[in-house]
Amino acid sequence: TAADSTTTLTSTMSDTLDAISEPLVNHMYTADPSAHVFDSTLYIYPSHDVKSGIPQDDMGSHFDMRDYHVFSLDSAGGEVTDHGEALHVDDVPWASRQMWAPDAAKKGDQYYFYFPAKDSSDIFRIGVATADSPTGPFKPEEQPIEGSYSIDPGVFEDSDGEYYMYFGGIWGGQLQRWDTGEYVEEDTYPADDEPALTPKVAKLSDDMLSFAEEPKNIQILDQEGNPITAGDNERRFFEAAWVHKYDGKYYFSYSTGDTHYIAYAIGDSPYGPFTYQGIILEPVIGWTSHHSIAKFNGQWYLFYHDTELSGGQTPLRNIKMTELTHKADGTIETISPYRD
Ligand code: FUB
Repeated sequence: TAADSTTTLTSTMSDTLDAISEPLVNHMYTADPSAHVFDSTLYIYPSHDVKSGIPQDDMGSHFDMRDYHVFSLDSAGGEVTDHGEALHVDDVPWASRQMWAPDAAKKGDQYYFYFPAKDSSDIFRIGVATADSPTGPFKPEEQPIEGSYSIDPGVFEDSDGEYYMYFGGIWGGQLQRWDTGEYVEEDTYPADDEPALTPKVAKLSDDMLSFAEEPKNIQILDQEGNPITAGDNERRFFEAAWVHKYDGKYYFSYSTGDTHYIAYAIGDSPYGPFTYQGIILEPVIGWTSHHSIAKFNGQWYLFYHDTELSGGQTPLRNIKMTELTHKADGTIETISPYRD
C-alpha cells in the first residue's frame, strides 16, 4: 500500500539521503511544482502542503491543502521570492477541499491559474482563476470548467499559439470513476492485460476559461505500437501530466504513481499518440512524484519534489529544481535524485 512504501523509504532515508539539489522553499511545505517563464522571470506554481493530521490512505485524503502561493526566481540558483497567497479555497464558490496540483498560463496580458479541487459532492473538478499579474491574487470563476473532472491540469502552449490542457489521475484522482462518461462512486479499472486508463487532453477556448472540445484520450504506446497495459505499473500513466516541446517533438511526461517514476513518451502531435521512452526521474523520498519541465535562460530544468524538509513525511513535501538534458538522439538523461 501507499503507507507501506512510505514507511520503507522513510526508515532507510537517513542512510541514503545525499540529495542532488536543495529545497527551493524552506519556510513552508510545497509540492507539485509547475514552472513557466513569463517575461524572463521563472514562476513556480506549486501545491501548498499543510499538516492535516488526516491518516494516509490510497485516496490521498492526507493531501488536504487549502491555498496556493506563487514563487519566482530571476536566475537559477538565485533568491526565491514568495509572492504570498494567490488563491484560497474559501474564495472559490464551487470548491470544498483538497486544492491539489495546479498550473498556470499567460495569454496576452492575462494570467490564468488552473487548479483541481473537490466540489460539494466530493468530486474532483478543475477550476480556473484569472489575474493581470503572474503572481495573482487570482479571481476564480463561479463554476469549475464545464466538462472537467479528475486532477492535475497541465497547460501547454504550442508554437502556433494554441493552448491544451492535459489532466487526469487514478486512485485518489478519480479518473477510474469516469469510464462511462459520467461520475460513478465505484472504482473501475481495466484488467491487467488491457490498455491502461488514459490521461486526457482538451484544447482550450480562446478566452482560456473553457474547453474548446470534448476531452480526448491520450494514447501511450510501447515501442511496438501497443498501448501500455493497466498491469504495467512501471510504465502506465498514474497522474502529473506535463507536455513540453523539444526539437519539433511533443514530450508527454507523467508519474507512474505506485512505482514512483517520472516517465516520458514522445509524439508528433499535442494529441499524441506518444511512444514510451523511459524514465526522467528515479523515485524520490516520499510516496508521490510530480514534476514539470521548462527552459530558463537557455537551459532545460526539471522541477520536482521530495520530502527532505519534513524527514520523509509524504504529505509534507518541498519543491526542487535540477538541470535536465536532452541527448543528441532526443531522449532524456535519467536523473537520480540522490547520490550513492
Ligand atoms: O499534491 C496532491 C497530489 O499528489 C497531486 O495532485 C498529485 O499529482 C500528487 O503529487
